[in-house]
Amino acid sequence: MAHHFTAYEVEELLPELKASLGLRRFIDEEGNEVQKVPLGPEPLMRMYITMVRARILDEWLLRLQRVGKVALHAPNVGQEAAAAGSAMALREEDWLFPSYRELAAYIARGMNEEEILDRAMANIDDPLRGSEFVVYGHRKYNIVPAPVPVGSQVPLAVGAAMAAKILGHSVVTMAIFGDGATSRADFHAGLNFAGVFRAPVVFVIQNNAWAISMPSRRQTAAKTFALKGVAYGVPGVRVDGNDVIAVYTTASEAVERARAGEGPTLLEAVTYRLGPHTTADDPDRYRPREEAKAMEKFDPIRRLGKYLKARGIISEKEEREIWSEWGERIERIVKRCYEKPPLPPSVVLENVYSEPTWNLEEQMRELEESLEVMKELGIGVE
Ligand SMILES: Cc1ncc(C[n+]2csc(CCOP(=O)(O)OP(=O)(O)O)c2C)c(N)n1
Ligand SMILES: [Mg+2]
Repeated sequence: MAHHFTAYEVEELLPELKASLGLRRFIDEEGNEVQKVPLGPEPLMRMYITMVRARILDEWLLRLQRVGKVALHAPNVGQEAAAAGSAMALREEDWLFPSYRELAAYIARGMNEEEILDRAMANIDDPLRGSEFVVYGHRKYNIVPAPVPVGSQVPLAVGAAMAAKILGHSVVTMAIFGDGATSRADFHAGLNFAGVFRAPVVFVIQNNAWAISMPSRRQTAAKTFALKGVAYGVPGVRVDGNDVIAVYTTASEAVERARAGEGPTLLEAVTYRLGPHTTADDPDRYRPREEAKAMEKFDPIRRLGKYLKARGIISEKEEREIWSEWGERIERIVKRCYEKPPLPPSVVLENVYSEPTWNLEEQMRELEESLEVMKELGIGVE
């Protein structure tokens, strides 16, 4: 009751308000250092290569969708810094609760191209055994498959963080989601709960300016998304999401705070979705082409590349070699995954219960019988 009639001084909140309204960055669009970069060559190269791998894989996933090998793809292009920079701040034992657009984050967690492609093509080695398309996750890397209802990973990440805290495990969870997800009740319930219970969780909003056809200026009347954290007692920090150094540095501070028992942080990474929402979307119907074209100059990979060259960490030649070597390597993996057989149709009845029930067994027999009949009739089921 002590605080019930207390009036507060605005000065107390000023640092938090400033962080939530500002735009933290270390390098500008041209790769010029605008604030002393606190990182050596090793993490910088790791970030660069992670983003290059995501970009190359993204292009392949688009092509594979066009030839019908992948059902749906949500491109990460332009947002690699936000995804890679935040996920790289986690330790192996931490847990990532991503969305459907975070190729660079899955790679940063250790999931490799083959595992990602097996998943995308739902082939025999698919780690998620044919579950919902565009959903990525892997037990081995503590990546929880993204739920399709937008924003529902937010309270899940909070719950997992609370469980870790209660069990005394030194584990941090991170939820990555879009600007659109902040309009869901899940976001507000998750933030409020995390704030009250000081859950060891980091929230990352990828503000990519769009939620399918809804521009973020219509998503909220608040000045920034990071500001929303302040109201929940969760520090909000707004960063240039196309500056991977800013994302990684801020996310690392947030992860450390969480691990030290100081509670959650809300990070808003201001970025831009250069591609369509998914391969099922046509952005020409709602946003001028010139807008996306003009945003290309903010490309996070080009930006870090320029900085690395200016600092003498790589040469122009080495930069080209990184792209061509990864390009060739990934092409070989694509070819290998392309040839793998699909999952058997029976996977639809797997993973419903840990032990199959009598009715599932019955359905399995019926499925096998109908597949047999279809085969006799020459109706193609691979
Ligand atoms: C609860 C719910 N409503 C609507 C949808 C359909 N939907 C899928 S993605 C999306 C937009 C999400 O935008 P944002 O959160 O900004 O993420 P982005 O796609 O920009 O990365 C919508 C409306 C859904 N999957 N779940
Ligand atoms: Mg969005």
